[in-house]
Amino acid sequence: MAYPSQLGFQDASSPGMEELLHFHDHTLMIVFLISTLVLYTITIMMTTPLTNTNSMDAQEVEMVWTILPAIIMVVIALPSLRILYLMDEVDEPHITVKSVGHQWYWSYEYTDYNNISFDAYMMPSNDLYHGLFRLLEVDNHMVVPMESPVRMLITAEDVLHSWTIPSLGVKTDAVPGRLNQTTFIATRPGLYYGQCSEICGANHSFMPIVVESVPTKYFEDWSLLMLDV
Ligand SMILES: *[C@@H]1O[C@H](CO)[C@@H](O)[C@H](O)[C@H]1NC(C)=O
Ligand SMILES: [Cu+2]
Repeated sequence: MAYPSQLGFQDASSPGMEELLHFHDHTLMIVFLISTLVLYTITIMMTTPLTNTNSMDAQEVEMVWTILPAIIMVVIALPSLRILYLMDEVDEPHITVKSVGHQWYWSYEYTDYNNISFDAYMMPSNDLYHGLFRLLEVDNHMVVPMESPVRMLITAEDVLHSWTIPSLGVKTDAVPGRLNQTTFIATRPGLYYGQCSEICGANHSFMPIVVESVPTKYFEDWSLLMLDV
């Protein structure tokens, strides 16, 4: 989850998010470079008392500031497309979890694993005990085995929602009547928090998402427990 007054992204907990963070840093460096150059040029032109006759009808500089931005665009676009198609690929998932957005909670179905299904409602502030996060905790976690590729199928029952976990680098629209797909690998055990990211009505802020990543052995124990319920 994010910490108070956080400025940057959350730390990556999946290879996909790792790639996104690298790409963000790469692009930000280019932004700094351009900003510095433009600011420098503006300052020079504003403070010089003379008219810049050598910057009027100057074919050489026109050439440079047309071709250079084109190259910079390519340097941004190519890694961006690489990540886009990399994250689109669902490579032999170990498990498939279907998540359905409702007003205002998420429900989960493990259709290829013991047919587990349950709802996940936000825990009301009154039920919280020390150490739990207000507006982020849910009564039932979506438990997944760590270091396993997970395929998420995402849809909605009523209106648009969006299933999001920032530290796993996933955000997929939940659309009624349509099935969207995304994938992630949780590289570490732990709890990953997210919130509905498509405005969906009065309680849009009160339908958080919690993914719990555990070693496979514990995942199996959990799935058997869920069967008994
Ligand atoms: C999900 O489905 C909708 C509608 O079919 C589409 O517009 C959207 O781009 C899809 N993908 C994601 C990642 O949300
Ligand atoms: Cu929602």
